[in-house]
Amino acid sequence: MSANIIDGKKVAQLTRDEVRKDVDDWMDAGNRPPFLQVVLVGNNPASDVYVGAKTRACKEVGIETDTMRLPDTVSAKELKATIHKLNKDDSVDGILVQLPLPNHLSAHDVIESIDYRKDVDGFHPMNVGRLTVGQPSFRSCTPAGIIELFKHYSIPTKGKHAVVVGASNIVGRPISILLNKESGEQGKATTTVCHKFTKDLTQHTIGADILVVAAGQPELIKAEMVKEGVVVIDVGINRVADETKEKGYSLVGDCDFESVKEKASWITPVPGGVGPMTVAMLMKNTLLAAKKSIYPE
Ligand code: L34
Repeated sequence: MSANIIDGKKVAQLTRDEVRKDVDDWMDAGNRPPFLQVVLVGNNPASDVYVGAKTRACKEVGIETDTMRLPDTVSAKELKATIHKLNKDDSVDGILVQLPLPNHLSAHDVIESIDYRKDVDGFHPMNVGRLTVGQPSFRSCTPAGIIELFKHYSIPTKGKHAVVVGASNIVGRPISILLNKESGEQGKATTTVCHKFTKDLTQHTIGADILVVAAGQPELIKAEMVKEGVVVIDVGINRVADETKEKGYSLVGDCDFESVKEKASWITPVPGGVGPMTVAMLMKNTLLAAKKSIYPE
């Protein structure tokens, strides 16, 4: 069997089309366009690419945006003062500080300084906490995008064994919570979360009906580690040297795609899988922030 390909590019386009309509309605009702402020610290080439994709998506759906570039020498104090100003600015609906940050800055402190009502990344402890207890919250974009893919392709999760490889605050932890949640149409899976201390990773991955891999390690998951019919969501996005490519690298996920796809029933490609969904869900969250849908005044 060769897997069905989960087309993240296509579903992301459909999602953006939907947001475009909702933004139009919002403005037809007499409101100003939503505004997303991106803060980009330092010069991380991958961050430039991702922020570029976010800016383009904003333009497409009618969200206004600005990227504030700060040098990698910026102090925690200066960065937080900048964020506090944005928190108070009523013309700013969403604030996104692109990660990773330079080593001298604590992502925890910076995220916590963002007003949780403008935290369109869903990284603030208030949003993560509310997600965990099942209250309305901004859901971080990559996990929300994965759930959207399951919905679009009617891939059932209820009662399935979902194994998540990677326990990051951005992806692994929140997707394990969403997949395990008992309410709503998606979720209701039994979840296992593996991380770098997991002994014998295969013992866990081999039992997965749904395998979400967000470890940041090229080709960590090989065909012999999964069972026939597994649904594979590959969140990894790794640059590996490739002289045949103009850029000098190619993008690969955390799975050995060619061999794993022969056993899987569904699989996301890299690129064109989860990445575009992350960007599309940010558009949704920014509109929710502008409408004050999650935290009404
Ligand atoms: N604050 N930091 C904050 N929020 C986020 O949601 C992110 N993330 C992750 C890194 N740091 C962040 C992103 O934006 C990862 N990420 C992201 C965004 C977009 C894409 C991948 C990761 C994406 O568009 N990927 C394309 C290929 C892009 C390329 O050519 O490099 C894809 O098809 O997968």
